[in-house]
Amino acid sequence: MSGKRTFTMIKPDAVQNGHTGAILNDIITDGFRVVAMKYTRLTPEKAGEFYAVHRERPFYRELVEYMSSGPIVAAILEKENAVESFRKLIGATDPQKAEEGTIRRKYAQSIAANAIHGSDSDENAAIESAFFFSKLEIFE
Ligand code: IDP
Ligand code: MG
Repeated sequence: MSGKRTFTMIKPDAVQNGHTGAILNDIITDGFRVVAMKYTRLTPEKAGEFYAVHRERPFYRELVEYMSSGPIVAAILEKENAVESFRKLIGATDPQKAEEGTIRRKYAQSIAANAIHGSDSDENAAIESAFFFSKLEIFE
């Protein structure tokens, strides 16, 4: 059975460009409920840890530098079939390939600075949520 929760970050480019409010509105309008939220910034060390699965990829250094370049909004979201539903809402990794109306199509700059993160599995949603939030910071 698929889970009810996913994890997201509004990435530095989208925060910097003033899209935080519009993106949160898109998320909530699509039926997600925010159960945890934090305005924060990743150190390069923390960004490297978060994206450790990509450490062999050619873009890893660029990704870590970019993700620690400014504030982000981290959140845990709740909806039926949350992971898959949210990946659909954000669109493809490359905003030029993302469908019309998706968050990345509307707000992303490039394949690296692509506005938003969404967990790719229930397992990773749980791991990524715990990376940012303690149990006391997650509400029902
Ligand atoms: P996803 O965020 O759609 O799941 P992943 O393949 O998991 O995409 O990549 C993680 C993040 O790494 C992307 O969201 C993007 O910020 C960055 N990234 C992915 N592919 C490239 C690339 O080819 N060049 C630069 N950055 C990339
Ligand atoms: Mg991914």
